[in-house]
Amino acid sequence: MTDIVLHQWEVSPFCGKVRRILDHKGLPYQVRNYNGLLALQVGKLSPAGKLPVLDIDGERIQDSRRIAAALEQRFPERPLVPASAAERAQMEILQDWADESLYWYEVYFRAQYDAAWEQLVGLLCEGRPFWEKPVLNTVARPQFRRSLKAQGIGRMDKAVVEARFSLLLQSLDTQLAGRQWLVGEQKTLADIAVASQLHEILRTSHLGAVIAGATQVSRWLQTV
Ligand SMILES: N[C@@H](CCC(=O)N[C@@H](CS)C(=O)NCC(=O)O)C(=O)O
Repeated sequence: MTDIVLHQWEVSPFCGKVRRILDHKGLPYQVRNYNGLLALQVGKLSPAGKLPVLDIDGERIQDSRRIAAALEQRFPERPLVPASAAERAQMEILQDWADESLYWYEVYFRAQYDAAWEQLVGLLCEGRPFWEKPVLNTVARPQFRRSLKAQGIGRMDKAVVEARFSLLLQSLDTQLAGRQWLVGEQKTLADIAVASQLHEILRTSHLGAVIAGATQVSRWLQTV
């Protein structure tokens, strides 16, 4: 039997993406969480200092996209990559949009709002000594905010970011009308990548209400 360990944060959309891929393929796996100051160990797993990292039969793979490709290659049953080149191209574009653009909305909605941040830190410190929470609060929030500023979205007003997010949700809703999946006739990595970001916004942000208001998106999210 394949030995699979996912190094993760439960609240990371990229780790959620890998869990959904493993679940879709019916592969049993263990998770190792890096809550609280255990996060300091992540640098040993990944030169980029990022999670997810997957250990599979003695091989270590970093980055959700590389992990997805490796799993698809090893376990082609229940494919998540379409056979048609045109659909594969659409899937790649949507996956990149989810990972590189939608992700920043998720970070913004967590780091720029006190209630969401408080909830996030609580989740990130689950199972850890109480004193790690203030440490994480002091170190992690400014780090997130610096990244948001460097990316650009962190210099935008909340009203502007919320309006852009609503427009994206409406567009996604239109895209999904009369369709079961974002690309083609079966679930693909595009569905999993986009849904994993939205699920994390739903988990911690008041913007979850915008998602709940998009009826097609809500219906589709329940199936991904
Ligand atoms: N391109 C990477 C992105 C992974 C990523 O950004 N993970 C975040 C958690 S959601 C992380 O590890 N952040 C820690 C850091 O940047 O220091 C992937 O697809 O796996």
